[in-house]
Amino acid sequence: MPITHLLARSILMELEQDPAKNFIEEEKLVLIDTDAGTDDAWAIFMCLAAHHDPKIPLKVVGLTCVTGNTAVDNVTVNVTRTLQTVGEANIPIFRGSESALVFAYDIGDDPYHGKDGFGDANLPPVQPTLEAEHAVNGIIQLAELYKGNLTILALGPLTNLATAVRLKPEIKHWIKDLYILGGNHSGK
Ligand SMILES: [Ca+2]
Repeated sequence: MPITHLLARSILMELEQDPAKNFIEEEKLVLIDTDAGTDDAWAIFMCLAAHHDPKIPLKVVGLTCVTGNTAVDNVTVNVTRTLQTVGEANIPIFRGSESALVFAYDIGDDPYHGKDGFGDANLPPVQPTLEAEHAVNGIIQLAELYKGNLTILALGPLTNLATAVRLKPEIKHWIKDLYILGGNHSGK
């Protein structure tokens, strides 16, 4: 199972396996920061399935997009397509960082997820409806709105999160949980 799926499953399993929790009072409010990416789309689908399930106390309150597996404009399209597929077009989507903070992204000539991030499947076009605010400000706003109760599921490069913390260091104390799909195989 791809690690992105495992990350989404870990949240769901935590919710399902802790009988001591009062599910109604401890509803997880989840912000997904993503560079979707087909694998991220599966994680988003799993979160949206929980979002729909009245027995699972999880609500997706927003998605913030970042360049990673593909350019951020492709990510906004892919996220929009993912939400529309399951009838959740009203969850806010924020366009975020176009470039990394330190090194330039090198997606390569033959990117794993295709040039559009969704396998270059020549899907029908969709028009994203985006929030006016940049994703960095979206993270700050949602962290303040749900102060102490916001869970962030970070599935891509951490550029949006890093910039949000730099702009508003207090959010470190406002975010309840942070799950990161992170790693590095080259140590650069
Ligand atoms: Ca990703």
